[in-house]
Amino acid sequence: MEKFETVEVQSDVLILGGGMAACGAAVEAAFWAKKNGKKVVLVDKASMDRSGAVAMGLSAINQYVGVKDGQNTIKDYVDYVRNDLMGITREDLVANIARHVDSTVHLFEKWGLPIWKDKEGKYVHEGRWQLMINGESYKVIVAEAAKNALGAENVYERVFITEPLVEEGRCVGAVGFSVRENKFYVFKAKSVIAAMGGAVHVFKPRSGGEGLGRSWYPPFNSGASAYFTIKAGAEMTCQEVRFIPVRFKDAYGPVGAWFLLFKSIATNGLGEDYMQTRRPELEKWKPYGMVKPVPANLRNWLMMLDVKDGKGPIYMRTEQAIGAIVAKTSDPKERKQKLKEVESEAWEDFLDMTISQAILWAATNTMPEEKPSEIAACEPYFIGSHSGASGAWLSGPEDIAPKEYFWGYTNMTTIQGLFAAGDASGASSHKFSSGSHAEGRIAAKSAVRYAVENPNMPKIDNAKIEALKERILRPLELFENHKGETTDADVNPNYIRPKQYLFRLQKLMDEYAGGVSTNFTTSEKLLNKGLELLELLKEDSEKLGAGTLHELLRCWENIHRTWQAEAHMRTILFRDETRWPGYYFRSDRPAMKDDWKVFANCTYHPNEKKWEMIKRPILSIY
Ligand code: SFD
Ligand code: AMP
Repeated sequence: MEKFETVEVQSDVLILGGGMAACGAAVEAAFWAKKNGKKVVLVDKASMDRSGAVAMGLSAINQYVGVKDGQNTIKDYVDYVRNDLMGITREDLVANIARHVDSTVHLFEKWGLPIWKDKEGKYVHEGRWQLMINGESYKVIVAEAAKNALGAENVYERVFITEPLVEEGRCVGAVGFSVRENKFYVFKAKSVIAAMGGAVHVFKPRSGGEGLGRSWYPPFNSGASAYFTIKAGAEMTCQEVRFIPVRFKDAYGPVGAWFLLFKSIATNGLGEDYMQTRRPELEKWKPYGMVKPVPANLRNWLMMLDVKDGKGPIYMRTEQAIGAIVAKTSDPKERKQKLKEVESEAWEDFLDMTISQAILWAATNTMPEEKPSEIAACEPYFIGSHSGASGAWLSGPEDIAPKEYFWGYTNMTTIQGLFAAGDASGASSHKFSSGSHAEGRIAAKSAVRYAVENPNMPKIDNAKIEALKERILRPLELFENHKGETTDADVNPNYIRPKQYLFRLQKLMDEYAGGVSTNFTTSEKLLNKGLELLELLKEDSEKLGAGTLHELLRCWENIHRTWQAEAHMRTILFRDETRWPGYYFRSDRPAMKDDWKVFANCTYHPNEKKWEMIKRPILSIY
């Protein structure tokens, strides 16, 4: 403990995270802060150039509304999101992001991101809302703009944010530790933006030792946003709405370009198109089963029914799709050229964002123009920015939010001074990389205003900070004090190492909360048992032991995941129906119920150490 220096950093606005939402927040906050003489600080657990979900790059920008080009209206986008989430969405938040997202995309292009253009100079669309990009360096470009706006001296990298600081009901900062130096950080601020991404590896991944760590979403997004907002006492929403994407099997390559750009279909092992043969099933999920495009979870569901019936493997019919594109021209020379073009686009799609899928194709001698590739449903993730919805419950924008959804500052949680964006904000799905950046900008403008209008901070109790420092660093002490008592440091009755803890959490979630091995199925009985076991795991979290700073990071990542897991199980239990069968299926409540067309929210009350479950109405703005 005495080896750890305490470093105190004061600012007006504190941005937690360095991903898409945080980078958007940085650019906007810097602008408004300069006008008002305020200081903005950003903290990322990793290096901003390659941190977060966009680390490897992306091959598409998934949210572009094209309002000025007359392509779509804001209402079109809200309709799309509402339908995809089976009616459960905050229209005011979705509309607010949709009306700002195009300008964010134009900023990306100005900063140097290559967006595909056709012969007339118009953006090339992957689908109605998606634009094709050469996105290998997407994150580097976006991070550079953020760092330039803030100034290098205001950016703290490789500092892991662990816990919120809350005084008199207001969030006044955060504490964390460096993952490279013996430094304990105390960040004090007038307003705080949580943008630390979603949560991965809460559930057991499909791959074991041979591919451990491989997942669709980045394993280093480990539930920090959810933990931070829950522990601050903020109301959370849609904690049951996990996301299960369908991806190329084992290496998690994206499917969007195949379905939308190349117009591919997927079939089962018998060659049947489950979207056709299983169509009658969609009637059961009316009205959402009838909309176009079919909601993501229902597309999953139809596929899962085939898998349950033993009709796998499921294939993306790449060879048929490429064949059909090439067959559009009869000239042999043009055909050859087209084939080459599509082939290279297909490989680039993976190389831009999921390099391991290209490696797997190479390793398995896969020529997409010759043979199909397997696809599969991934393990569940918590991500408020894609087709899931979990996150904090936020105030909407004053001009369009129903009054029940507005409490003074856009994108503020129910805790004064604490804002959220991107994966950290709930019930505003389908923002992806571009919408998360736009939402970060929205949250930042509001957070600067909060800092300007609320300059007097409550006093921060030093004893509280000392207690947090002791608790946060305890795993190092526990390991150090006991490691010599056994032959193998992994086996010791005095502590549990983070990897063992992670396996226990994942097994529990997999078996009781509807993971891969139970076909995403759970029930009241299973969830109650799971919660009982989770309570015991939480007891053991007090005994996590860490040999190094890196392991200390792993310990706290796991504690963050545990709280996300608990919020999830409690909310699935609370929602007395099945609404997203392709995300999870309640075997004891197998259908959707009209009286559950509401938000299922929850709040953890830190002083009483109690959870409260809350139903909130869905208020439409269109
Ligand atoms: O199609 C702490 N996403 C896609 N979006 C698109 O627009 N197009 C695509 O092509 C997309 N695809 C895709 C996508 C993601 C991934 C992983 C793949 C493919 C393989 C989704 C977007 O990437 C996503 O919506 C946004 O990035 C979300 O933004 P944000 O800011 O909410 O999360 P982040 O970018 O992951 O950043 C999180 C940051 O927090 C840091 N962090 N910092 C301090 N302390 C802690 N304790 C912290 N914990 C985390 C991280 O380091 C990071 O900086 S497609 O296949 O779907
Ligand atoms: P994905 O690669 O699955 O993340 O998809 C990228 C984008 O395309 C997201 O906006 C998805 O919602 C959308 N998408 C993927 N597959 C389909 C499909 N079969 N029908 C409609 N939209 C899709």
